[in-house]
Amino acid sequence: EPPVVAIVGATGVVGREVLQCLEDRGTPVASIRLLASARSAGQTLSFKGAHLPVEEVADHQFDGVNIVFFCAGATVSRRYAPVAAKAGAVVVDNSSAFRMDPTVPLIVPEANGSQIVPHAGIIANPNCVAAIATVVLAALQRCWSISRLNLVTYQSASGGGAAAMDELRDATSAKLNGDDYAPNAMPHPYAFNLFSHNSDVDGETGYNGEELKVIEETRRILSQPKLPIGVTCVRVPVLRAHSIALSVRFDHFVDVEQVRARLENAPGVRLVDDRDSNHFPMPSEATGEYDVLVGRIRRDLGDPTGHTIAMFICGDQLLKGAALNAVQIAETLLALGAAQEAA
Ligand code: 11C
Repeated sequence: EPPVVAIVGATGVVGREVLQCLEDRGTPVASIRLLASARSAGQTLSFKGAHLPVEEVADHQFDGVNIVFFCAGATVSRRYAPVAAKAGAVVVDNSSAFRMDPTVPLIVPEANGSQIVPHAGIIANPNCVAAIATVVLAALQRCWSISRLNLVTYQSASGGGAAAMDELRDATSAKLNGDDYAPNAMPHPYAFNLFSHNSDVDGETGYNGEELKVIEETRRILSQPKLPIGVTCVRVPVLRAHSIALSVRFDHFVDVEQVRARLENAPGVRLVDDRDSNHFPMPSEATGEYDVLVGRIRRDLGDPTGHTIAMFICGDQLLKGAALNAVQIAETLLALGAAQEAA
C-alpha cells in the first residue's frame, strides 16, 4: 500500500521542493494533503499534472495520514508534530525542534540510514550544512577514523527562505540601478557583500546558532559525540547552494589518492576535481542536483603531522540540505516497511 502523505508548510521553499522531489523521484504515494498557515490556505500547487488545494493546518488534518513532512519551522513542528505522531503518522521534521532529542533519530540516509529505527513517530532531518557535509564525511569515516574537523561555510540565501532569496534578487537589482535598498529579511546589505551567519551569537563561546547546530548535529550523525569541530558560518550572495571548505584530520596518514577514489564511489557524492582545468565544485553547478559535489582534495599543509586532508564541497541547500534528504528518509522508511512485510 503506498502511503498517504501530508506536507506542512507546503507553500514555503522547502515544502514546494518536497512536493517536486516526490514527483521527480516517483516516490510511491497514494495521495497528498497540502497544509499551511491560514494565510496560504486556498492556494493550489501542482503535482503530476493535478492542482492540489492547500488547506489550513489543524489537528484533525493528520487523521489517516501515514507520513508527514514538516517544513514550517520549529514552532509549528513543536505544536503539530506530536499530534501527527499520536494520530499514527511518521513525522519527517525539517526543523531543529527535535534534532538533539535522543528518542528522535537524526538521519542522513547515506550516512546513518540504519539508525532510522527505533523511532517514536518522529524522525529529524538535519541542518543543511550538517546533511551536506556528512554525506562526504560518513563515506570517509567508513574507511578511516576521523579525529578532528574544521569547516568554513559559504551559505546561500535559500537557507533564509523565500524572503531571503527575494532579498538577494531585489537588493542586487537595486544596487545595479543605483537605487537605495533597506535590508529586511537579512540583517546586512546582501548585494555584492557577505556576512557572518545571521543566527544569534552565543555570548560565552562566540559561536552563532548555525555553527553550534553544525557541531552538535555532525557529531550525532557520525556517532562521534566528542569529535572536536571548529566551524565558521558565512552567508554569501548565492541563491540556493551551500559551499563548505572542509579539513578532515584522520588518526593516521591517509593517501590523497585513496580519499579521491573513496569519494568517487560514495553514494550521493560526485567528484569534481580537475586540477588541469581548474574545475572544482561551484554552487552554480550544484544547484538543482541531488548529488553533493566534492573536489580540491589535497593534503592540508596547515597540519604538520600530515594527517589532514582538505577539500571543497557544494550541495543544493533545498535538496540534499532539506527536501531531498527528507524524501530519502521517507523512502528509507518505506523500504524498511516493505522488507518487514516480506519477512
Ligand atoms: C541557513 N541552515 O542556511 C540554515 C537554514 O537548521 O534547519 C536552516 C536552519 C536549520 O541559514
